[in-house]
Amino acid sequence: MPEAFAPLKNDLLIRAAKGEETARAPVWVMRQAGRYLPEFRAVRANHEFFEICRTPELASEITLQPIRRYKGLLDAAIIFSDILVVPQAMGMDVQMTPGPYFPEPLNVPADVEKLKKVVDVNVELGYMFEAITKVRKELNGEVPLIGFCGAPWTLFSYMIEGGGTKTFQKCKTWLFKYPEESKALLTRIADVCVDLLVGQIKAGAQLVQVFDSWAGELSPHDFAIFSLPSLKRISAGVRSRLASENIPAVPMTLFAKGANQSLAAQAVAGYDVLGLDWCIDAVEARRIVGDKVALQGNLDPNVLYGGREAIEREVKRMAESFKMGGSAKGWIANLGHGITPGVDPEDLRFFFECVHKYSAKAV
Ligand code: 1CP
Repeated sequence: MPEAFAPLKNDLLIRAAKGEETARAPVWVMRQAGRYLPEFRAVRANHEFFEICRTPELASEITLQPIRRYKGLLDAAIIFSDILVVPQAMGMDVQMTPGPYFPEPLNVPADVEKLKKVVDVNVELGYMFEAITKVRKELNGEVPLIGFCGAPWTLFSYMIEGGGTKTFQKCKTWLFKYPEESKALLTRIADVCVDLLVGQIKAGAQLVQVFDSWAGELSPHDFAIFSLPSLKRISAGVRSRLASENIPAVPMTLFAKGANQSLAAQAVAGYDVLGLDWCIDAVEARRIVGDKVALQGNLDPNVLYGGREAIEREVKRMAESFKMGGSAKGWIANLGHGITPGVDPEDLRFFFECVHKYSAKAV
């Protein structure tokens, strides 16, 4: 059973994720503990990226930085870590130089043999569970804590490309040349993701999000064949494992960036919340998904570079769209992708203030 923690004082995120009406939209931003914060850069100056992930004191300190800075404005914490801890747990070497770099990517299906046959997440990723429990204690119920993992397709792309890519040539070669081997690897990654998310929830995560950052690189057909089955395997696997161990369910969010053509399919993939990027209007998204799921998003992160007038105008527009789309099923305000390093932290504060103002039911 998960440890007993302080009761949640601000449950806006959890209620909105369950599709309940809230007096205003809860708000958090992807990558909120990151390089735009001087206090993050100060810690980072003395520690390697994965060293921070593996040290619960440091991961917990960084997770809490935005919560302290934006006290009363921010409605969730997200554990500081990275999606690439899964390939590491599967036996791959991953470095941050400064982007992700795999010295020995998977070149051909035979390379899959090099991966660990059995992955024990408690051994490989126990540090993340420890960090989550530590953050839950320190939050003392102030706001909920989000756990996360990468989606199998997105992780598969890094494992084969050996890092970030603009063309996705190597990983798509796999999909089209070795479809069965690709599916088998995607399934294998999904099973580690299930173990990881269940471990996070046991350690204290109160909502979990699956990041399919590169979903939009696939045609709707290929998304349905290569990404969706592993996303469903994760939602179903987490839910059944929790039920069999008598652990209360937590809401699950799917953020399949760029896959707006597949929203209808995402809405029945076993998630409570769908994350939206900024390339679809909330009215249209709500029309497609009906009342099946809550929605999260979706301001273009670059609006934060446009100055206060633009931030206010665009948040107002976003809020009107989400309300017009129907507020009966919840809305979690967020950016349409992660916050970028050059943003002025005070502009982000203003973004939070605008969300509080314009998402309020009375406005
Ligand atoms: O040197 C540094 O400090 C590196 C910057 C950085 C940070 C702050 C990286 C490297 N990862 C992170 C943290 C991180 N990554 C979080 C922390 C929690 C939060 O505040 O949100 C999360 C949720 C992630 C998830 C992540 N990592 C994703 C999915 C979300 C997304 O942005 O699409 C992806 C694709 C990664 C890979 C990754 N890790 C780091 C970078 C720079 C990248 C992307 C590289 C690329 O473009 O391919």
